[in-house]
Amino acid sequence: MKKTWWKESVVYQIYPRSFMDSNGDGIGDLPGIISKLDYLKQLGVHVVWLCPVYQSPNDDNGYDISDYQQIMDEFGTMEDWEQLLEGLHQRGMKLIMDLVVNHSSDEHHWFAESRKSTDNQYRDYYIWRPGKDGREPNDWASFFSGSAWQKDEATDEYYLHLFSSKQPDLNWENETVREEIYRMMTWWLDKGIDGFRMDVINLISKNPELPDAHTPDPGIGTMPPDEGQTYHFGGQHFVNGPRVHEYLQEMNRKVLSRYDIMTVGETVNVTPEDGALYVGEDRNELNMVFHFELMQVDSGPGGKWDIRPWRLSEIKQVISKWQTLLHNKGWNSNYLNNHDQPRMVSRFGNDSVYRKPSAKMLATLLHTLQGTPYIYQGEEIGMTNIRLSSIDDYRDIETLNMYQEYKEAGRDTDAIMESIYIKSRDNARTPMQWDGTEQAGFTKGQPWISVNPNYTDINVQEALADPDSIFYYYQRLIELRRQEPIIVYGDYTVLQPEDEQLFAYIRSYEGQKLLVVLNFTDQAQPFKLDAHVSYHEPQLLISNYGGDHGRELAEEARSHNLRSLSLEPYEARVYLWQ
Ligand code: ISL
Ligand code: CA
Repeated sequence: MKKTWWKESVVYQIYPRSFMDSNGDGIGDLPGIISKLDYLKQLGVHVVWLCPVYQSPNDDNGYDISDYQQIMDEFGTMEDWEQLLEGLHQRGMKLIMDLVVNHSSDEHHWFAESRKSTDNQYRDYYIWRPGKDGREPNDWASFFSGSAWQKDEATDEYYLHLFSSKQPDLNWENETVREEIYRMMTWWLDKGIDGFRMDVINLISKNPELPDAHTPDPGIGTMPPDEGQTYHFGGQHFVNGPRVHEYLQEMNRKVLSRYDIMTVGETVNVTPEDGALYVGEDRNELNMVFHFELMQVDSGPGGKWDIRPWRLSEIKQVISKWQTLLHNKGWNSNYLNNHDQPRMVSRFGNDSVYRKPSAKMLATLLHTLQGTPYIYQGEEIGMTNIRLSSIDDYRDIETLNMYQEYKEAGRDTDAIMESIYIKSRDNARTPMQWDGTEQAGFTKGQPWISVNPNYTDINVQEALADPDSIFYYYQRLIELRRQEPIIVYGDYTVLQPEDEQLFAYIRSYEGQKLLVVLNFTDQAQPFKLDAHVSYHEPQLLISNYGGDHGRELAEEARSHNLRSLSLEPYEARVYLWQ
């Protein structure tokens, strides 16, 4: 397997609006991030992924871009951004930027022109169609509720928007659009950035006939199953669309291949087989993708808001498929939460009694799989989901639109709020908890979204003062990945795939073996290493039952009987032998 820096790196994702506010307006900003670079260095991450900081009317917090080459006023200036890049590079860290080119903002000047007349020279930058029988051109639903089409008064035609109506989809069929995008990407790369995270990049090619979806396909959209709803997820006509690989290969040839950078594509609804087509090392497209299969294990047939409990065997099945299918072919990305997902400790761990051990256990999973680990801000201190009492306290457009749609459909509002507590994207967007002072040290003013009241217990200052904190455990995991190539490059074999309590797997590399055992329950669990796996003088590399207990375990590890172990609630152990 080819060795590269981005396989060996750990990435830290920053959602700038919620990271650190420097001027008291309640909104995180670039100078705020700059003031925390030493913190990131202390954690030990190698790459920062910065969510969009471009000029935007913020209908979807920066994922609606009105100028790709300007910084959002609320976040600072281009000089601030340059200082950020320099500050990262000086500390030996890299910067990847979010690239949002499936759509722009309707306030982008391309769209302002495009909507003016059917013969405007920018008309074909977007996807316009006349209505059909006095309705939308087809029955596609937006990811953010309602139709994916918006009628525009000036020309009486509709434009396509897979996300909000302020996020019109760009027309990738138009070569001029592609050239404009490549030019813009080159401009950022020439400024010295180290790569891109590409927003919903597998949606850029639509079936040009734009056929009706007809059947409800829940996908990851927000729509409930067919309860007589008007609009349907049309994924079969734009997920991994007809020309997507052609476009990415063109982008790679014209832009990406000219730089030593990393790329990660956000790809909704892809299987490992689809994934291999994006990241295959011989395909010259992307380095990694974010898939959604793990993010769907707690959704029923009705999609994201049709919530059900997850099963560990399904989590293992998803991870094992991706680990084995991409092995020696491409590269994985591993994440358990981000700015669109609930907090991982609340979702897959235990955010009450076992918050610390379960956050560390999940971190052990993330950092001991093959693939690049992505840490989302606050994860390293075990930040949790939030329950805000009123819908008025929520800010996320997906959440607000869903609430409205479901309420109008007659659903019980308390039940809607319960689902918001579990799945809303705002769970991940409450301000970073820096210390125990007012507003968690995030701002001197009023934050744009409420701080989680648990900041008095859960905050960076507390974590840095506690040698047994989640923070220091992440630091050790990151160091271990640097020291032990088996963690990065070893192959992967799952053990006991049907077991619903423990997740265990073996990594192998150049005669070494690594055993990872993770207890996903709040009960002690026995573990027996399978008879066909031989072992010899195991060394305990890391355990989340830290402190003295961890050290004792480490000392006795050579005599551990791996055929008969007992794991504490949410315990994680990693053994290495030759
Ligand atoms: O968040 C989701 C699941 O809850 C998805 O519907 C999400 O919109 C989808 O994963 C695409 O996400 C990306 O593009 C969106 C933006 O709102 C997200 O923040 C971004 O990560 C549109 O640009
Ligand atoms: Ca600010």
